[in-house]
Amino acid sequence: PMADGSYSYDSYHRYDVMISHLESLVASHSSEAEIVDVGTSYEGRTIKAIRMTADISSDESDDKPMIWLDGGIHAREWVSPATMMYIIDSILGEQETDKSDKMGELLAKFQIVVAPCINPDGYEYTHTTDRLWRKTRKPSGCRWGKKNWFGGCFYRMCYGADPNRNWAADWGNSGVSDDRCSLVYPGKEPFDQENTKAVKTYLENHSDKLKLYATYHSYSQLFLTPVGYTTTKPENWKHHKKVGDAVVAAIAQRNKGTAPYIAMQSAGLYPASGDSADWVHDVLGLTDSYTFELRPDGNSNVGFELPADQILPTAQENVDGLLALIDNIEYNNI
Ligand code: PAY
Ligand code: ZN
Repeated sequence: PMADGSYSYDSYHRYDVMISHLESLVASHSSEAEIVDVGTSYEGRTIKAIRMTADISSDESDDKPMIWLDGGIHAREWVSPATMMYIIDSILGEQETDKSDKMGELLAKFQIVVAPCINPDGYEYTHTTDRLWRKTRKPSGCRWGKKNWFGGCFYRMCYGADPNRNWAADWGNSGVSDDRCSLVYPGKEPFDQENTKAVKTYLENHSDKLKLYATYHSYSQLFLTPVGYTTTKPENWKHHKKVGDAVVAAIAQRNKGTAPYIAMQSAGLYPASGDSADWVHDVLGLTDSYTFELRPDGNSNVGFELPADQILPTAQENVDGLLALIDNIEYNNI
């Protein structure tokens, strides 16, 4: 059976609407999908993921090799959660019917966990208050730590940390600021943000099965390989380069005539410490750990505010990109 057809890709949706769609997918695909509660955000939202695999209630299903995808770690990068939702729909056969055989094979072989929006507090804030908010929403203290005589802030209160600077991989060194109001404030210490801590804990608890980690951002149309904190090449760089070339070629094949995605080592964009893909690579020791930067391309003046009519082409090219990625991970080639 198909899920209810009310979910659409011609506009961006609020967090609750996306989660309701996941729930309706689970209701209509109960033998191959379930909701995972990954944790709770600072403002109390449940960070939900969908876990998909053939025969999900069987004992063996828990032991299958795992693929983890997340979106929306940065609040304003709206095309990321939208693309995650489309990837979920495609895996469950609600979209992209031409790829359904391939999706069946994937579900037989892997358990695929997709968390479409892992910074829901920030995401909702971009809908209600500030479209270009990037961080979480947890108060981080007074600017420069300075209070006034009355116990309030001398300057102002700062909110949020950059959740893609908050992971314990070279934490706090490059591409960060100790100004608590900065866009790239990494937090007081690694994992002091509820949402990064929750995702980290889930990944740690499943690290023996994890074969692929991919996190989706916008914008710039890039496929970023580890590591992001130094331009020194990691030992598995040759593999990363091969994977990257395959992914960007598959994406380019889909929407010919549009600007291509480019594969490069993450630090080539700008050095940044404490990102999620580097933590998975360095600390969990997973070779296949990557960051996507979705549309638009780096020269665009729409930036994070990608028009909704570009959701579908972005999402479709990234179904192809993901399939190429999975074909090329170490696990599928040894
Ligand atoms: O090296 O891992 C890295 C950087 C990844 C992203 C980051 O966290 O800064 C890159 C930026 C992002 O998606 O947040 C790129 C965008 C355009 C930005 O905000 O600079
Ligand atoms: Zn981002």
